[in-house]
Amino acid sequence: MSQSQTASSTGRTALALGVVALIIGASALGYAVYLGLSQLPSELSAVTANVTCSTSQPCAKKTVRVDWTLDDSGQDRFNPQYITVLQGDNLTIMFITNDTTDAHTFTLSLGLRGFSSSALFQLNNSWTGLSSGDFITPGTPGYNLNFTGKPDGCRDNGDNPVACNTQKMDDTANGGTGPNGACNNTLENPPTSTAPPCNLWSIGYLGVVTVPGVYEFHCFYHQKGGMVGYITVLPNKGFST
Ligand SMILES: [Cu+2]
Repeated sequence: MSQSQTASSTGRTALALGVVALIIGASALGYAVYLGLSQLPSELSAVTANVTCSTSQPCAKKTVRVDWTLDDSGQDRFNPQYITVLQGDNLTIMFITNDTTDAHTFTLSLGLRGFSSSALFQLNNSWTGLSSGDFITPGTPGYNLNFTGKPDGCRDNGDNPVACNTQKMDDTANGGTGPNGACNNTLENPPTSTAPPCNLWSIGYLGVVTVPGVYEFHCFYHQKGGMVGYITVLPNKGFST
């Protein structure tokens, strides 16, 4: 057996082990996600991060950017869908949606900051002219084929109502309506493929994440269609409140 064949065989074994580890890891995370747990899977409890920090002296300041996107079958999704941070990190969430037709929200349980799981942080990119989409039944909360005002219903990092800071990019050069104009795409029925995207963004200070676990975030309008994601807060032995 030549040297290269030996190396190749070793490489294959290592690759196989790596694949098995990946499958075990993915299964564990998938199971927790399936159960909707905010408790930490046992595999993650074994993580031995030990970074000295506290609520007043956070580990790291991180801006987490979350985009709206479409998956391969045309469904509304978050990108990324899975976010991993460390207990004691100080987070800001930036939510960007350049959809042509639908409104979206970023809605997150505040369990990761020690609040009850029903306490919510929410950014809202529901601009004038957009639609709530197909998953909201007519007559139920949130249903709107053509929003007629700026977004409301945002909530801060303590579950308090707060004014939405949603902004629209000035894209008049590409057929858009400017920073204060409407996203008039729903007025084209059905929307045409040439409809310009409505470039929206909003930002919110989430603060220090203090409780390890797996926490769901979702879009209010498309949760039923699978527009959900998860933030994993890894335990940190060095964190003190
Ligand atoms: Cu959505």
